[in-house]
Amino acid sequence: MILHEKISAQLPAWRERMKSLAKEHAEVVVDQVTVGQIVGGMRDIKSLVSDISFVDPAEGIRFRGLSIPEMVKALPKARGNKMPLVGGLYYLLMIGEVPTRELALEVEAEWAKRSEVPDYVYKMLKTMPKETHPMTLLSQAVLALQNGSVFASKYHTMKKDVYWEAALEDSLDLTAKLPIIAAYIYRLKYFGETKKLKYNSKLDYGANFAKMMGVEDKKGYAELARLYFAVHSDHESGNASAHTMHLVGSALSDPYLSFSAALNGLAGPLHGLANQECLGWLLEVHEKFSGVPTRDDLYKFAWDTLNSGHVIPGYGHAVLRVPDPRFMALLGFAKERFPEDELIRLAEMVFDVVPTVLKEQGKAKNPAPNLDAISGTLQYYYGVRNFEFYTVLFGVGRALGVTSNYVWARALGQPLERPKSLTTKMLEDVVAKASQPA
Ligand code: CMX
Repeated sequence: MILHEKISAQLPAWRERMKSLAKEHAEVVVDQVTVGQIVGGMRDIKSLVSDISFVDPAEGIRFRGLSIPEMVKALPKARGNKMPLVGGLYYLLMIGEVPTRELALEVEAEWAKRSEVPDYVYKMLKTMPKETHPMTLLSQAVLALQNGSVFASKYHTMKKDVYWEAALEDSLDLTAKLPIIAAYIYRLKYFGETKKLKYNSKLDYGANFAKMMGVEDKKGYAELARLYFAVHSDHESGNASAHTMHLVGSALSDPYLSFSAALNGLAGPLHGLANQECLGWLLEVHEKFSGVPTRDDLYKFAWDTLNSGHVIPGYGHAVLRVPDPRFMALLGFAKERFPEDELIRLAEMVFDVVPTVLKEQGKAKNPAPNLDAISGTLQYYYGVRNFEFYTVLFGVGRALGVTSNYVWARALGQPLERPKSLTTKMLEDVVAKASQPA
């Protein structure tokens, strides 16, 4: 398999680099940690290594060095389309090089081969109470698949230096099955459909997903799926879902156990669930003002939200200090295809007004939008209107980034993660000592 071949070829050099850092430079100081960082959610503590993606606060995400516009331009496209093949993106994340169209299609073909979902997973999903949140269903389905983990079954017989090979097998199997599982959850939960879904090996990942969702593709839902999965794939390693995958994986829990845990982090309202919250907020505005409000009305509404003690979903970010390029990419997609849509116009007006309001309030370090400020609006346009489902789409995309990280973490022998905690008294003692005159 091409990803296996390419990683094998790169591995000796990467292992040397890691060995040199660990053995020869272990004492070099990278940064200092402040009390504020410790009690403030570990913001900005530089303590993870990932070469898959990097977020510059002033610029946003780069996947293997490529910004989103560069990535979209460079990667091979589905024929007659403008958005990259998801197989090409996975190749880029895993290998760090832009693949040819043939290589991207090899990854796509590998997914088609591995896409069948076992019967018991369908049965398990059907058995769950109807009101179960779709993210719970997704996480459960991933956990159910753990039964087939190559990593878990070989763990006692394989040597450490080949952990990554089993991890790659599981990652390909898992990512191959996610479009079917996600589309099945959608059709089961919202339309009561129980028929098993089949992956069409003649179609790419994005087109398969669009088809299985049953969304009319004339207007480009497959294109949206390709872009959507790409922009949601990775956002360096400190965010809640990626970090959870890394932490659980560091205990040598297999990719299924680790990704199920990551999804549970993604399901939190301050992380992935914000996309459903954000569309809810936009629709509330739309309903209250019977359409797109005036700028003044929106300004007042945003202040009312803050004054009622709520955050404005889709705005702010723990790392970014500029409008999220993922937001800009999705907004650009919408403006090119359906600029007159009322919710898109409203989302644009919110982009104009809310940063001003947040700046006036003076709390948020970043008053600009993150990708959740727009992602649900595009789904809504294409008729996927069950908000609760949106984080599932985020999850399918996120799998691409976190499994790439998982494979490389095992390949480079990254150890069990175990930061140190202090007691409050210990911290107070540190503060007291620091405030004494020298
Ligand atoms: N609306 C209102 N207040 C906000 C705000 C927003 N959109 N963003 C930040 N603030 C507030 C914080 O709640 C915090 O208030 P307190 O001091 O009272 O606790 C203060 O501003 C400082 O926060 P910050 O340092 O700027 O931001 P954090 O790193 O603590 O949090 C985030 C980041 C994303 C959780 C926060 O901006 C937020 O809650 N945004 C809305 C939810 C959202 O869009 N989440 C999706 C993030 C993207 C993702 O991970 O998927």
